[in-house]
Amino acid sequence: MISVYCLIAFACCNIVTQGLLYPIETETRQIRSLDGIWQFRLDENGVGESEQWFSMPQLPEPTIPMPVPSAFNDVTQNITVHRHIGWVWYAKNFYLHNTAPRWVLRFQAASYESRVWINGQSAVNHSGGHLPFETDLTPFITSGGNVSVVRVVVAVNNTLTTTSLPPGELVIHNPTYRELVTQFDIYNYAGIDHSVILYSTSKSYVQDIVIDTQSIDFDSQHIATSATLNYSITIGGTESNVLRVLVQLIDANGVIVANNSDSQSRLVVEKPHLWEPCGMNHTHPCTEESYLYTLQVTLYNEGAFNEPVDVYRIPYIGIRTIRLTDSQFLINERPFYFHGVNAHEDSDIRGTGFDDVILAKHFNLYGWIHGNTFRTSHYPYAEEFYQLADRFGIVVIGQTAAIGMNREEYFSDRMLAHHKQVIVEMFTRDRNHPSVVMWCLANEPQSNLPVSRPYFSALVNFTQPIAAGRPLILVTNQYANNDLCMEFFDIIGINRYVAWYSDYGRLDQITSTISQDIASWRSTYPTKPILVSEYGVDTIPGLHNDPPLMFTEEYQTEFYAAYHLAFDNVSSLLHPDTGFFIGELPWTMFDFATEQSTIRVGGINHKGLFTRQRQPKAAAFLLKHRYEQFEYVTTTIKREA
Ligand code: GCB
Repeated sequence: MISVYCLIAFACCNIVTQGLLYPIETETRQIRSLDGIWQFRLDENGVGESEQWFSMPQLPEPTIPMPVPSAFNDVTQNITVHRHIGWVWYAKNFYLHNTAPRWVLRFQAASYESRVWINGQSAVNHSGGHLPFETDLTPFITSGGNVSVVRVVVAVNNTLTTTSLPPGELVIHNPTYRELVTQFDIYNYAGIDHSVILYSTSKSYVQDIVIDTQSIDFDSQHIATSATLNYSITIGGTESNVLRVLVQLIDANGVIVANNSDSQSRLVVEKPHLWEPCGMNHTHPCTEESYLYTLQVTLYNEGAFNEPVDVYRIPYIGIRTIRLTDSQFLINERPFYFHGVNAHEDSDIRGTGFDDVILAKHFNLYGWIHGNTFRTSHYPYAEEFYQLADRFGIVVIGQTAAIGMNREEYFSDRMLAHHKQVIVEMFTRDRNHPSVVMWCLANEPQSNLPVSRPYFSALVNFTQPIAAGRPLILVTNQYANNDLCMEFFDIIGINRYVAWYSDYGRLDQITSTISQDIASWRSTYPTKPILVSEYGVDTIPGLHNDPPLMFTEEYQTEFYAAYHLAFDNVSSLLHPDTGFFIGELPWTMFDFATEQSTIRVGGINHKGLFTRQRQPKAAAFLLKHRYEQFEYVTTTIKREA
């Protein structure tokens, strides 16, 4: 029997307890969407709070109808709305029926600084986009009747500062020209861009669940014979100390395969079905699904199991281990090769606004291209992305919104404190997803500045104990000879644009330059696997030239082919004994919106393999063919100490 343990011990819940469980409906919980049209207005003079707009029966005119979820920027024809910097206000009234003892108002995300008032009273404030926040409505409901009218008013500010993530600086050139100066390459979409949900619970309820595979035992044929999962349940509410807990793991046929009545313990599963990543020779294609169990947690009073106080289910439990060697990334002890495409949460009109259609198309295209990985560049995505990634076995590198950290003043103590806060929020939201196999703490920070070194040393020291078994990656555009921070991380991620941002037009220089670059990282850090976390070129669909010139579809195709020659020489997939290069992630899946500039035609970054409308460019077919071929490469299991 071989026992496999996770790279880092299971991070128990004493450190981080307040995960916000995804709102679901069960026999004890109701949910209701508040998505739809909200009343909306800009607050161009920043007077809304001092004039107490939150306590008015209507927002002062001029208001416009605004869809939630959506970024507000591209919904109107008005350039002032498009480029607004500062506060915007949203308002909505709804009826709350007294059908549960506790109702929670949950914002799946709003960018970036949010203040929420319920019935005129301050209810919750939140800093940072992309991640959820919520407030218990109960204290704000004063009428004792069966139904109450609730007015929710939300102010959201998209101004970035030297201590926000991402950082930015507001420059006021003159009274009519305000500019948000940022060091990143996305349009600063803002507003309530993810869903707003009401959900109910009992007076006492399942507040948090942490679960992770601790170990899997394999037989000599590498068949899993048993698995141990560690879990911990936190109970919220008034009667938490008298309630009993039943934790059950249920397989895909509805059979209970393990159970336990402690709030913190382990589940042992005999002959487990493993969660496997897609797109490898030993696993399934990315159009098919991985094996998932459901975790069911029931709270009940002694002797009254059939009348549960609360039931919560996570239908995305995957049994799998992660282990890193100095040259391979192992999932279930088999080598995994990251071959996917990065992306943004970005689409026409909605901007960063969450949309199920865009979500479904996204995953269909991963299936089409045989892509088995994405990094949540450059911020945590909506939770629904992780749920589909769990289902299809698409591996996720979860990333914080720490982009554009390109100035010395951004590495301050206040920024560090905020960075820690967003890491905790991201981890507590995403740590139960089997698809999340790595955490990326920042994208292209100025990690060659002396001030970055103590910053990342402190950040990694803080993060490692709560990382729930996931290795940490730093994604850098620096080089082995000037970076000062890679030493703290487990995996090296490099973003490269040779023959695009340098050596214009010189496709012939790519293979040797990239090979030397990778070799120099390897000789500096011989025990850290390497992946290329971005590489790509702007490509205008329909623009052709032979021989290939920059911006043409031919150039994009040849660009990728030249990088692939460099990757394949050191690939851990193709050279299991000597390779140390564990993956490749083109930049990017879809064309996406950026600030306007002379290098962004139409305010669009055109590096997509697909257009913003999700149609393929020529290079998409090259990647599809390459990734499909990877599925024919057999993987061998190295037995290492
Ligand atoms: C990068 C950034 C990404 C940009 C990309 C580009 O290195 O990580 O956010 O969009 O380059 O296209 O310039």
